[in-house]
Amino acid sequence: MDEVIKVLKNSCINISELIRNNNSLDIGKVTNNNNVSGDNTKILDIETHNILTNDLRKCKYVKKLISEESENIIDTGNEEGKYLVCYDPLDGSSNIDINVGTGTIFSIFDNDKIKTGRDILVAGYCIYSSSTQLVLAYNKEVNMYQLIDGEFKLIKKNIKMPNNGNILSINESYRYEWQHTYDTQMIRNLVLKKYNFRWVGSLVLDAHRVLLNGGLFSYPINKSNKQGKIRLIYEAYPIAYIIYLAGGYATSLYDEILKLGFPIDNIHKKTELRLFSYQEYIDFIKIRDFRYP
Ligand code: FBP
Repeated sequence: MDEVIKVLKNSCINISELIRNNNSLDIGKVTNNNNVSGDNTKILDIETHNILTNDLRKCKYVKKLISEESENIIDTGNEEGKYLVCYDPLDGSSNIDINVGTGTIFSIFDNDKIKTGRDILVAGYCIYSSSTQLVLAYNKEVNMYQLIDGEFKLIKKNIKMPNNGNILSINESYRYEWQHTYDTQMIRNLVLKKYNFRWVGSLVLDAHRVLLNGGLFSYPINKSNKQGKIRLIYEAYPIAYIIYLAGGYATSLYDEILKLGFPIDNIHKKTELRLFSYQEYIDFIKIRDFRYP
């Protein structure tokens, strides 16, 4: 396992260098292709996919790969392979050319034991922003590292989320397309409690804020995204695993994300996603279950 994590760390360092040493207007250009989710892929989406896929293929412990940028599961052919590695090579693609933070999200499963998100063995993400930081959930602990002098140095150990936050992260431009009023009610209640709004548009960054400062992130289903927008296997599962280990909550509307079945026949399946610290979770449940307006 440590060998696979080492490979992922090195890939993230190479991606960080690629982003820092190239014109963001060039690597943020769209290619002529759309990925299987219908997103138009950017040059950096493909470059980061290639870096991770080539590095992981060479690791003899890796059996299979699932990437946002590959329609099908990739079999590495490694005889000794026993792990499935799932990854969103470059999250927040819409922010590449304008130099706003993006990231890589990943998780590792035992290839023979994949029923739900709870079977995750390791989950993590790497943020490419004013600094390059890695958050790793492994051995029942969430630790944070920063890339300093070419290597990841531990900067925060055993992260535990605060009981509540003061930031609400939701894209309100879909407000009139939401399927129910729970989020509208939640916004009203939190604004009355003087919460502020933030929306980076890179899940990895908006989730990172919830991890460190508490609060609420929500991407509900809407008329444009009837199944939700966030991909279950390589976005929602790993983020939920990290938030859960740090004492937070991650749900769709009624289900815990980690309890959702692993969609082996629909690897790009989408889901609604809500991330909470404790108080916001309680507030949302009360609204959802009509316990109070
Ligand atoms: P990708 O960039 O990996 O395709 O991820 C989708 C995403 O960018 C999330 O990171 C983010 O939370 C969401 O889409 C933003 O969606 P919208 O533009 O609808 O607010």
